[in-house]
Amino acid sequence: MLHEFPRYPLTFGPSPLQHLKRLTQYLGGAQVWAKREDVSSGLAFGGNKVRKLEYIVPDILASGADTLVSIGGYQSNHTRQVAAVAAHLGLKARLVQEKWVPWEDPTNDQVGNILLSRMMGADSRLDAAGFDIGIRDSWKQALAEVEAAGGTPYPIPAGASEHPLGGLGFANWAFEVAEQEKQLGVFFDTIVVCTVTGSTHAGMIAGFAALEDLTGVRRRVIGIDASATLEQTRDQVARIARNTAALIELGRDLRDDEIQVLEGWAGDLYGVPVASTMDAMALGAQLEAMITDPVYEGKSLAGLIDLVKTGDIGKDSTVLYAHLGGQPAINAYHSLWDPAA
Ligand code: 5PA
Repeated sequence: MLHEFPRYPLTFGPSPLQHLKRLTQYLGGAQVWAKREDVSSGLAFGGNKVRKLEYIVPDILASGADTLVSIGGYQSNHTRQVAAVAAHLGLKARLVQEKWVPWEDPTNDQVGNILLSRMMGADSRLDAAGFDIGIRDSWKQALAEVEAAGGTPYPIPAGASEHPLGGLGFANWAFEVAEQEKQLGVFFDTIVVCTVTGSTHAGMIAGFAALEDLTGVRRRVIGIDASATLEQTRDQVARIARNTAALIELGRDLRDDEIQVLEGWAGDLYGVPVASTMDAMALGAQLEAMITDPVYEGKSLAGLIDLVKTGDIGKDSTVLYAHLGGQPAINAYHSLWDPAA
């Protein structure tokens, strides 16, 4: 059961819920709320990986490792959060930063997330390889290099998703939502979440399935693909959701309708915003001062807005947007709002 897994606190507590009243008014219903992972930790701006890592840190500490080894793109939020947790624990971080995004801004490998990781003392090294959410040779090589230099590495795959405990943080998120619903007297029939490496969405699927079995109440958990490699992300979400469900002893298989990854807002390339991303980012910022990034959250917000506008999410619905962080990357995307461009 979920509560039997040790959790090392890296957050301030439950992430805050916020009713997005002006966005709701603009859309004319559904009622839109956000759960803000972006403001729920003091570790280098936080985000969804901090919550995943809360369930991985006990294993890190038990392993006796001295160096966390992880991987992501140049502007990876995940590697920044690994660097933050390493600093917090007094460990080292070795980060492989691949060129996941063909975004040719000269600041892309200098500002935002990568700047923060360097500031926190991580050994962050660039690699020319392109986007892939799978297990990479460059990461295995980094692990071997740490070992060869006499260190004890602890492997954390991309987004902590392929880690056996990677889904637990967001399985628990479901129970946290249920608790907050009781306090606030609301019920979220629909959850919208950005998905790329999969364990955020997959954890939620497992957690909400367990909650459904306890309460008999069904809700929709909608993953919005931001990977633009849909099949790989869909497979990874399904696999991690099933593994996490087994881990928390759900005691049944997941139904297909519980695993929904929708396409339509990623554009052609991971990390490159399209018109709907820009519109959603502008709406979030101008109606709510809620800042989203062009890689992840802008795309899932675009999905939410379209699903409400088209009636797929009904006007009488109360929908919860999982805000998973990611704002530091906007620095590398400054040209999107450059008045001279
Ligand atoms: C990320 C991931 P998952 O990878 O768990 O599906 O989460 C998607 C996601 N929102 C959503 C934000 C702000 C994210 O950072 N980021 C990755 C990274 O390297 O930063 C793992 C890809």
